[in-house]
Amino acid sequence: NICHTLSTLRLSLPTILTPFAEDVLSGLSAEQKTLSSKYFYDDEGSRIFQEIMQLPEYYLTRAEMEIMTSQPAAIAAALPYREPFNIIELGAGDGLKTKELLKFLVQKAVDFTYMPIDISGEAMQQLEKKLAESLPDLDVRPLIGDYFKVLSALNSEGRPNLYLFMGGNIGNYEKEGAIELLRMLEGIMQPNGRLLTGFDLRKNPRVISQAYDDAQGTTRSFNMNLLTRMNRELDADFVLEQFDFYSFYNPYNGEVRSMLVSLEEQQVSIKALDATFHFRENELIRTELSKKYTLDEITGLAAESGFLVEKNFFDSQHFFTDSLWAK
Ligand code: AVJ
Repeated sequence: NICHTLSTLRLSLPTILTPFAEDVLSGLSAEQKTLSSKYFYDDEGSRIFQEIMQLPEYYLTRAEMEIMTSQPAAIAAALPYREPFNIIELGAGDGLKTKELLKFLVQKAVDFTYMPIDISGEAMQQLEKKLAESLPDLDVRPLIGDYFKVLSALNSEGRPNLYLFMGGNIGNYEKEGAIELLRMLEGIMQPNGRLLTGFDLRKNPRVISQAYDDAQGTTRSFNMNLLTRMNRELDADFVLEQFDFYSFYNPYNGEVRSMLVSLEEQQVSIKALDATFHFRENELIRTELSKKYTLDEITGLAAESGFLVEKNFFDSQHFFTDSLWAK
């Protein structure tokens, strides 16, 4: 399946691969080829995602925005804090939804620091700039990097933390990965810490499948950008026209699966990995899972990771929930 064309005569020092390179190597060497959706978000991918959020088919952002604009007071009232606390947001992105909650808290003169974490430096810079303009009194400390790494290095000065994991990002994790991440948060969270997580809910299957295969092809570009990213960062020679994008929703298990499809038998060389990969005609590269939950699944996931669901906040159509958890 994989032909590592290692040039045996080249006396090279062992190369240190970036995390992206490592994951591409293992993902494309696997029996079922995989590339993690976390690599969608280079600066270009973050820009395409901004476009997705504007699509008529992509209801998630509007549903969560509705929750945050219509219920910031109820969310704030559900928090137990009388002392200063931090709001630590995992994968903040453009932070537009969170702004509504932040605005409410700033207006109420609540003492807190907002710490957005994101892998995209560009997205963080834009967010910091936007917040400085619209909420000059907000104390913001942006952190750039992978959340596992940033959180383990973070000293939050003994303050209680409200962790935000919005947008339905949890849905990108397979069950074991979701539990691992949630248990990690449970482990670092103080007894009076809280976690507010966004979950996309089960709904009419057509609504869901269209959200992940939009008419304009923006979701397609979002997936194809992985190939462009490998070409640029890893000196690969993927020909974009030789790949297709496909996604489907399975309403029995709530999973949207997205993938790239090799349109012909082909070889792709990735110079930074010193390797060549073979693709069969119609061979798949898994890219993304976007899981849709039932409320029972949410309760179960909380229990399995050491949390208790305190309250669910819904949009008017019950498309989405921001679920507040305590430990
Ligand atoms: C940012 C993870 C919530 O899975 O819905 C959008 C990313 N993928 N369209 C999602 C995404 C395809 C999105 N999340």
